[in-house]
Amino acid sequence: MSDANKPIVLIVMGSDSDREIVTPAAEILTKLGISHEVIVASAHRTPARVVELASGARARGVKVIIAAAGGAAHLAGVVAAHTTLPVIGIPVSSSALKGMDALLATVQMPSGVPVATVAIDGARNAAILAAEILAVSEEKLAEKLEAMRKEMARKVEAADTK
Ligand code: RP5
Repeated sequence: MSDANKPIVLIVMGSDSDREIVTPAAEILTKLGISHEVIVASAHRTPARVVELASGARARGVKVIIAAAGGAAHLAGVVAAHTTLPVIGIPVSSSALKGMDALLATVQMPSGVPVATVAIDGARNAAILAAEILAVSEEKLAEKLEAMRKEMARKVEAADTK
């Protein structure tokens, strides 16, 4: 893999069953030209793999991690425990409790180990937030985000006109 294709954003999801919810995040990153990789790893079923991924991410050139899980969603928290890279958590609505369990498990991190938690199934915002973090030091990316906001406003205005 050439340096240009090295993933800057790592997306980890707890199960392949989270894929449909998580896909919009990957789509946004692709649209913004941000290299990323999507991995399935579970805090409960493959804990050693999660630790390996999180602790090695910075050395591999990753700058932001997005972690998505449902139910007893410990994935984002465990990832955050093993890296000082920014971690964005997506609580997934896969359980009988429709994501309320995952929301609380993801957002209620102990002081000192933050997870920036987006809305239940908020994959798009997770990707946009990741891009905004990267754009702090990348002017071209900041311009793309600005253009995206303008396009969003234009669509709202067009809907209003209609
Ligand atoms: C979580 O349990 C996963 O993130 C998923 O949202 C949920 C259900 O997983 P599966 O039983 O479908 O693999 O760990």
